[in-house]
Amino acid sequence: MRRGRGHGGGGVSASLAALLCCGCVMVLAGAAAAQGPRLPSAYKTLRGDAPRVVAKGGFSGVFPDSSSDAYSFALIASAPGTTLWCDVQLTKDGVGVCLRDINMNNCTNVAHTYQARKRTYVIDGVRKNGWFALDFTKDELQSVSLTQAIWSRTYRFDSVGYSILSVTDLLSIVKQPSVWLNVQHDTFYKEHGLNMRNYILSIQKRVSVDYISSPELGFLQNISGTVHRKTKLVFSFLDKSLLDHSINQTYGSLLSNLTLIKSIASGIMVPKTYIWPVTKDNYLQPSTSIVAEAHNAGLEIYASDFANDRIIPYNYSYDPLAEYLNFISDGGFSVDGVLSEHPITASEAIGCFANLNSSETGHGEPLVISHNGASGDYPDCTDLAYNSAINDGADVIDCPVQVTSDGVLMCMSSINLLDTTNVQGTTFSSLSSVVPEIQATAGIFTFNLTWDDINSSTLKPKISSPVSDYYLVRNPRYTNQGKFLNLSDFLAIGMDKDLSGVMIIIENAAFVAKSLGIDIVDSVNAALSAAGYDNQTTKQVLIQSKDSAVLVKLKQQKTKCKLVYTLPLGIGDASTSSLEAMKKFADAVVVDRKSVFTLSQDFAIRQNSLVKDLQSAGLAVYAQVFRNEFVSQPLDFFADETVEINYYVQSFNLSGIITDFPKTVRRYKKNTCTGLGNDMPNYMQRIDVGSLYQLLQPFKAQPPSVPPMPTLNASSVEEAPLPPVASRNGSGGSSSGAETPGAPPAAAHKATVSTGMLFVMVFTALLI
Ligand SMILES: *[C@@H]1O[C@H](CO)[C@@H](O)[C@H](O)[C@H]1NC(C)=O
Ligand SMILES: *[C@@H]1O[C@H](CO)[C@@H](O)[C@H](O)[C@H]1NC(C)=O
Ligand SMILES: *[C@@H]1O[C@H](CO)[C@@H](O)[C@H](O)[C@H]1NC(C)=O
Ligand SMILES: *[C@@H]1O[C@H](CO)[C@@H](O)[C@H](O)[C@H]1NC(C)=O
Ligand SMILES: *[C@@H]1O[C@H](CO)[C@@H](O)[C@H](O)[C@H]1NC(C)=O
Ligand SMILES: *[C@@H]1O[C@H](CO)[C@@H](O)[C@H](O)[C@H]1NC(C)=O
Ligand SMILES: *[C@@H]1O[C@H](CO)[C@@H](O)[C@H](O)[C@H]1NC(C)=O
Ligand SMILES: *[C@@H]1O[C@H](CO)[C@@H](O)[C@H](O)[C@H]1NC(C)=O
Ligand SMILES: *[C@@H]1O[C@H](CO)[C@@H](O)[C@H](O)[C@H]1NC(C)=O
Ligand SMILES: *[C@@H]1O[C@H](CO)[C@@H](O)[C@H](O)[C@H]1NC(C)=O
Ligand SMILES: *[C@@H]1O[C@H](CO)[C@@H](O)[C@H](O)[C@H]1NC(C)=O
Ligand SMILES: CC(=O)N[C@H]1CO[C@H](CO)[C@@H](O)[C@@H]1O
Repeated sequence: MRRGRGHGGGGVSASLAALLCCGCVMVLAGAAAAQGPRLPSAYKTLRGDAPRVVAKGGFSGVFPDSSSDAYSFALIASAPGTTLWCDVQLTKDGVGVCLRDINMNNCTNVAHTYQARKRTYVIDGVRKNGWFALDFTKDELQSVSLTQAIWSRTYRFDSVGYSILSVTDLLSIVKQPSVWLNVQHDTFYKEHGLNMRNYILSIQKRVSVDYISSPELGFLQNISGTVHRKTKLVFSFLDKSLLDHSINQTYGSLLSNLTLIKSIASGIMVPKTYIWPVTKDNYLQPSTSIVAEAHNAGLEIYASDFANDRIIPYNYSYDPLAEYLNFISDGGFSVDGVLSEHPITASEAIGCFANLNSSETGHGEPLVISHNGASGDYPDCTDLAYNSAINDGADVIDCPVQVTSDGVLMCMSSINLLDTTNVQGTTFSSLSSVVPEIQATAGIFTFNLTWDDINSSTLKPKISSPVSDYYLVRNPRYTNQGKFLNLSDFLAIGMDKDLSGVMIIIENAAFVAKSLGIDIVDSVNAALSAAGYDNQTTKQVLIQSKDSAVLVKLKQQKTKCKLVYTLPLGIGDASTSSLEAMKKFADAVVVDRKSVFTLSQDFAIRQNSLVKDLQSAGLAVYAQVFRNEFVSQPLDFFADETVEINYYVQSFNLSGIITDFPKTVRRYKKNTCTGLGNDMPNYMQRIDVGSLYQLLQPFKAQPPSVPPMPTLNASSVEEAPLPPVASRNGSGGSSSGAETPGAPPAAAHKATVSTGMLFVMVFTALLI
């Protein structure tokens, strides 16, 4: 069960080597660049250096906290000089081991191995039940392994059998790391006859410790004269109401005596909320002045509690990178370091995203295309969502067109008002009916209400919540805010703003023609013309549909719009015949984000050939729908939307990214690192999708393998032409199949170093 993990010998083996394609490249890049990324500008840290990344228990957002792979991977995937954090606990025989919690129940399988040795202790005045390191010798702990035990993270690494590491073990696994020891419970160990001070002094000769932190000022005071001069002491603040038992003062009262702390320590560590307080309903309040106060007192200040898979304040739109930026540049100050469970994200923020030029724009590819406006922050397709998308830097805003009973075209993400409004609780709820051509269940449809009904104060929009299964809601203060727009209002905004263009999405065209007597294609054309899009060349119009008949009709009309075909969900490849069929009517295709690789229980297990095939056929590719919420990405992307976007952009020549959160994609496009060529830092290298899954293979801990995803074939692309429009004399639309203009040459796929080579390089790197 237990994995032998001494020195970097054979044990490290293929499992770790397979970790990350980015790992290998990054080591390569690191070697070439020596310095890592160029810094955009000086930071407002105490000494003007870049803030330090401190990896809590290593890369504990993926691997069990304090495990060998967590530590090794933290160094592979983070900025040079990243510090490894170890929460030191003492064993019965006085050995310091790294364990996230003093209660091993929550971070190891000890309950399984030593069922009978459960104990109760009072720690800092709180009674705790469980298994504690001080009841076991270091030898006894050899049969216990580390586990994850956090719901948002995979439990599969628990069966790997990572052993508990002593502080000196840690030093033998990673070569010359910067080490931070956190001593949380000196008083408790002292009460039980164990001496933390002596342990620390005993290893000092063998191990170079850069930082020692503790929430017990008495402990820091006690060791301050005796530790190595180059070791920095950091006083760690806990909740303001709690008592530091070593000196009987609350953390709140100590906050007003930084001079006292400076006489003992060179820095402080504070929970994030000391710097950016948060309201009860999870919105940010203005920042406090503690960073400036600490710096004025000559103290460094570190912020703790960063992890990508927490519910961060809504102001950050579920984007963990945005949160770091608030602490290192965007707030007008900079902390001296961040304690993170996902050090790759902290590294990106510091190395590639701090102090970006906010006035820089430009509409190069990949285009940032909104999905129902900035629907991650405001209700779909409302004025708020569109204005936010524009302010956030979208290149293209989108309008999914629906029709009202009085024939007005409007933007709404669903034809069924139950999905997007509060209609159920209004007088319009009597308009419920089953319309089998649309859906089998009852709905209240846009075509059953007039535009005046929809634009009335009775009907309110409702914010989308695609991941509400996980209780992750969006911007609750704006749940029902905003106004809907009709198509002409939307087009006027599109024409008015600095955008590359607009995207209009047409669905249910056949139903609308047959049952409502409206030719939606012609109506869209008329609206575009009325809004002046015919008479200009600066704004591009994209028309997107999953009905090929709509695009065929536009093609026959020799439209100037770019025709974008939405591929069905769930396919992984496209047959040659389907590619030929699509090229007859489409300039570009929209691919579902999940068609790009095959997933098994949130692990990407292989990349599909779909995007390559499409691009070889000369079709431009847009991918949708990108979302920030950490549950919406495969585990391979470490709950960091920027890592995901970076994967798509570096793997494929995407023409556009369709997203609920345009701000995050726009910021990605401004990063200062991906343009650095060989100097691109490790943490901005592309992830090797599938290698996380392969890492589990030797331990038989993989999720089940799944069959290849189906191939799209021509028969599902080709459709009957649109039916005649019911009440008027429709044009019937006989198919003539106009030829496509010369498609752009293939060669869309960027060459990358072969996997085999990367493999070898990571392997080598880890042996260092
Ligand atoms: C285990 O620890 C994690 C992280 O500190 C915490 O979120 C979780 O609530 C803990 N679970 C138990 C049962 O204590
Ligand atoms: C530090 O603590 C030890 C006991 O752990 C004690 O013997 C020693 O006197 C203390 N030193 C200082 C400077 O407080
Ligand atoms: C803190 O208070 C407790 C109880 O009042 C007392 O036993 C202890 O000696 C005090 N410790 C210090 C460092 O003053
Ligand atoms: C700071 O703490 C020291 C030592 O406990 C004390 O002498 C001093 O009065 C305190 N200063 C303030 C402003 O509380
Ligand atoms: C956070 O968002 C709320 C609601 O939009 C806003 O009132 C508040 O000012 C924001 N906080 C900060 C620090 O910007
Ligand atoms: C920011 O970008 C704008 C537009 O590209 C440019 O004019 C300006 O000089 C840039 N500012 C800085 C500080 O680089
Ligand atoms: C909604 O409109 C459809 C199509 O015109 C019609 O069949 C259906 O009966 C209408 N439902 C209600 C409740 O009016
Ligand atoms: C769109 O809405 C605006 C404002 O409600 C209105 O003035 C305009 O006439 C509408 N356009 C159509 C085609 O109904
Ligand atoms: C577009 O241009 C034509 C001819 O130049 C003109 O007649 C028409 O009014 C223009 N339409 C709009 C909406 O500006
Ligand atoms: C196309 O795919 C469908 C569904 O997968 C299948 O039923 C059909 O036989 C396929 N047609 C061709 C020509 O392969
Ligand atoms: C990327 O795609 C665009 C549009 O599809 C094409 O014009 C361009 O040449 C492609 N670039 C590369 C490097 O393949
Ligand atoms: C209740 C409501 O949303 N009314 C809006 C109807 O549309 C006009 C024009 O956009 C708005 O000014 C009204 O506020």
